[in-house]
Amino acid sequence: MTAHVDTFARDRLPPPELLPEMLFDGPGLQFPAQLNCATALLDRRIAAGDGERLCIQGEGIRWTYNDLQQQANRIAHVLVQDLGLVPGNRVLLRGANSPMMAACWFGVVKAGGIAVGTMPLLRARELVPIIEKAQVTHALCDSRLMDEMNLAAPQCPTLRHTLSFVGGTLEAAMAGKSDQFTDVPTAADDTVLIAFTSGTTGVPKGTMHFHRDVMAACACWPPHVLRPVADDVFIGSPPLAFTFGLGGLLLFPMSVGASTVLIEKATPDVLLQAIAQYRATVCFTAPTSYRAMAAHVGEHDLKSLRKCVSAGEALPAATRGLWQEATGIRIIDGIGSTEMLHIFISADEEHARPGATGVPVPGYVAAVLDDDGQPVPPGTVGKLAVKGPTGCKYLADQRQTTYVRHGWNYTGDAYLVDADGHYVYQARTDDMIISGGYNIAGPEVEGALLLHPAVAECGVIGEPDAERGQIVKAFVVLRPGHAADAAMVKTLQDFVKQTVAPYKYPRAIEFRAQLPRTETGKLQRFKLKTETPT
Ligand code: 3UK
Repeated sequence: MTAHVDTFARDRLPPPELLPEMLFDGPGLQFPAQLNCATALLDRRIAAGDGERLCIQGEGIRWTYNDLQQQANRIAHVLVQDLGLVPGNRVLLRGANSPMMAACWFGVVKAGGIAVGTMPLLRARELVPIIEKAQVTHALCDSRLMDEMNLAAPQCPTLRHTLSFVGGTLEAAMAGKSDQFTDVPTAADDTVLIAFTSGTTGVPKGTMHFHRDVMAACACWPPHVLRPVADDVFIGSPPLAFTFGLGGLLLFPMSVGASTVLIEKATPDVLLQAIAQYRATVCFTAPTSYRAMAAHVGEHDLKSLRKCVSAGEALPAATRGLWQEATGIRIIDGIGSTEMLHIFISADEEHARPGATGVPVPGYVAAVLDDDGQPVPPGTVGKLAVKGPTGCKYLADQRQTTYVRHGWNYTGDAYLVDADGHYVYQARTDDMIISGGYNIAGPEVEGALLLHPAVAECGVIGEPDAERGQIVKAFVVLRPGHAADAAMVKTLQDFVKQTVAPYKYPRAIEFRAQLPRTETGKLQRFKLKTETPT
């Protein structure tokens, strides 16, 4: 039975015929009708005797599981007693990664609210459509980020209350509250979070996830691929508003009684320093961050580190190689999506194959399909489709029919399966370059360029061309000490021709000081395309 008094989310689920097929075979995937994932991840761990174990560290903060529970309970009381939150209300969370941000997430979830995470850099003009779409009623916002919140608020009639944290009104309200709270007994299929996609076009899409989905994500990839232990210290860069970060830096460590380090702005240098300072053992970040860190590994003591996870975009073999050479660690690559909540194809260190993402994570099945939805033979490029115990549920969005068809979740990625069943990423389906009749995957050309020692970063797109339809164009950031001249263009073109099929070489190369990337480390190809004069 739903515990949601406010049925906003349930009323806006996709109709049953547009939901993906769900698979619940496997350990940890049979869920009781009543389930609150905050109770399962936090209160139950304390009941099992782990209350005094270290849970979250941040700048100047060291919280045990007990500490986190007490903070979250006080926040839940503030939301319910002072701000009139009823189960099912949407609560916007705005702040960089920090222990307090994690406490807010658990406070909302304990109170039966729906957490709506937002990237800290968002401006009022980006916050407004999210608040409108999710009909957010309450907001908890880092006091240093209140300006944009205040600009957004007058345009958001549903938003009734905003409290600030870090020396703000939230802490003042928490001061008088009990540290005991009885979690709202939500249903396993009550929505617990709405994550907005980092999509590049159109109105942002809100993906709804149930309490059950959170526990399913904890039951699949972590035990089967990451295999963390209770003494692990997690660290990384993805924001908690991005489900890669929420899982990797909060839910997964807690699901095994481990601890996590939440740092506000984990740039490559900050992250390297923090790994050394906190003796971190498991790191989550994006390929671009591994490339930047690899050059400076020698300046830090990273002996504590034992596992490194990469997601968000394809991990080029060159980047895997750089990192292994610098640290001795083989990266665990995994593809996940906001729609699927977390990683569904991946490979552990032992099974990792350079250039491939991996195999379906136990609990998930995957296929590469043609335009008619039929499986293509091994070695043939097609559309990646997946199903499992999590799946796409857009909040009141026509685009549900694009992501979910015939029960499959179509991620929008072009993949092939090699002869051994490994899934090899090609490109986003709408980013495939068609030049002179050839299909060329930009990331493959990027992977080739990155093998050249002069190349630090690169992005490859199709540029409109009268004769060939499109030509392959590369934007290249050189490593220090290399000249961006015509000779370098020729060198790189020849290098690509010798590394992959010659027709894939970039006919145009432009040198840049940096490339446009999202807060989550994804290359913004659309920006490269519009920046290109036609
Ligand atoms: C791309 C990858 C190749 C791919 C995410 C892990 O990235 C996440 O979610 P988003 O919704 O984007 C999803 C899309 O990003 N992608 C992600 N990982 C890989 N491509 N190799 C990879 N390893 O196009 C996918 O469809 O922002 C990643 C966990 C949770 C996430 N939300």
